Amino acid sequence: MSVVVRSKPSLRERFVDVRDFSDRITRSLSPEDCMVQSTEDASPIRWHLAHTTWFFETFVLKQDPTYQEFHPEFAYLFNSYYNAVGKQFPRPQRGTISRPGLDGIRDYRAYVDQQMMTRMESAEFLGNHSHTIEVGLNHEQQHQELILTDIKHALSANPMLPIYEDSVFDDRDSASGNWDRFDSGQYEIGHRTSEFCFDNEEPRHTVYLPEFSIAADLVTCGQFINFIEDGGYRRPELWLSLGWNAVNDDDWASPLYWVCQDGQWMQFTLAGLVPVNRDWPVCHVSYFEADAYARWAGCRLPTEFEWEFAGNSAASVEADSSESIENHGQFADRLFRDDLAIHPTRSSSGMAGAVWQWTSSSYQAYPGYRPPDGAIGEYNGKFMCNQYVLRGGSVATSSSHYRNTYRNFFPANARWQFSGLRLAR
Ligand code: AVJ
Ligand code: FE
Repeated sequence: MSVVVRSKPSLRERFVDVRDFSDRITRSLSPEDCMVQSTEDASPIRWHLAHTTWFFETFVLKQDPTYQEFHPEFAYLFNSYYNAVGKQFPRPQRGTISRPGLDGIRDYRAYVDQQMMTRMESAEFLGNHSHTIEVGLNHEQQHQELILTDIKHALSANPMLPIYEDSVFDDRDSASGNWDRFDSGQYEIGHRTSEFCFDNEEPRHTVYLPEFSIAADLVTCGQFINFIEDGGYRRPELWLSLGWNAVNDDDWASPLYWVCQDGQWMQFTLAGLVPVNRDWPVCHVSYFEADAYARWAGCRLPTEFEWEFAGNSAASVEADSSESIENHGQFADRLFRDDLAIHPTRSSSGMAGAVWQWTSSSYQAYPGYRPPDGAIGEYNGKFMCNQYVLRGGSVATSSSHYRNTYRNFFPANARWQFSGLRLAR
């Protein structure tokens, strides 16, 4: 097999690629689709398209005093949470805003794109802003994943169960049942190359890990059905206290998007309602459900450090053997396709790329962490409280966005992301 090695794209090329990709994944949506905010956690698609544009306008273009802003009200309307930039329109009401229309938001994107593209011809401009532009592109890629999870939630709330994209699922996979064992030792954790990373992946530091084993497969839907049928959602001894509250307050009896029809579990996907496939990885579970499942299975969730170390080893094994690239998972498959899948179907294809995997680690600063100076310092650091780290990337993550040191984070009750789990012991 031949491996295509692409030369590293320039920042301008990457800018065009990433901005275009937002258009591509929203092209099939109507203006009405783009206005819905079906839950406070999610945002209207139109808001994502504007906010990612606001990011470049605020943190790059407005640094230049000759730049003319597109609209004076947008600074307030499309600021997500940067207090140092100014006040923000309340998040829960984002779905009540109908102007600018979707066309107006596309005009805003085109204006900012044009301003950026012209300026990026200047070496001086690139010298001053390339890191922030890189952050802006990675930011937009995060929002591309949120666009998919948020439109999925919005469509799922409609009893007509509309389809985002028709898709044939690729089912070639079955769990190996293997465990990978690692010796105790002192291991280096965190980002180390000169490639881009987010601030929360640094500084690199040493951790001590006792001997551990980590499952080669993700927990599958079939295994999760066994948990459900064993009364998993009705047995308080399996649950953390806050998790048990969530089960009862929100009537959880299965992963999000699952419904039982005539004894058959069905699940809503971006391609509509399909039968739950027992071999697919379980997805749309909260930290609480992941933790309860692990307890039921007599195991536990890995820490984020165990996960990263095991992921490093898996990546180096794969790099040594061209053969293994073929078995390298939904996520890495896309390195060569530059595409997004819309539902995870492979449970045993490497550590990364099917679903984000809950770890038992609280989202905290690494020793010596310092947020960047200025408003952009609010990007990651201020959320280091009451959230858990997820590792691994998902079918909705762009492969050019993911690294083995990547730390995603969500509150323990969040389940609308493509989140699943892998066991450790
Ligand atoms: C890392 C996915 C939790 O959803 O707020 C978007 C990503 N940060 N804009 C989030 C993000 C700033 C972030 N997560
Ligand atoms: Fe954002």
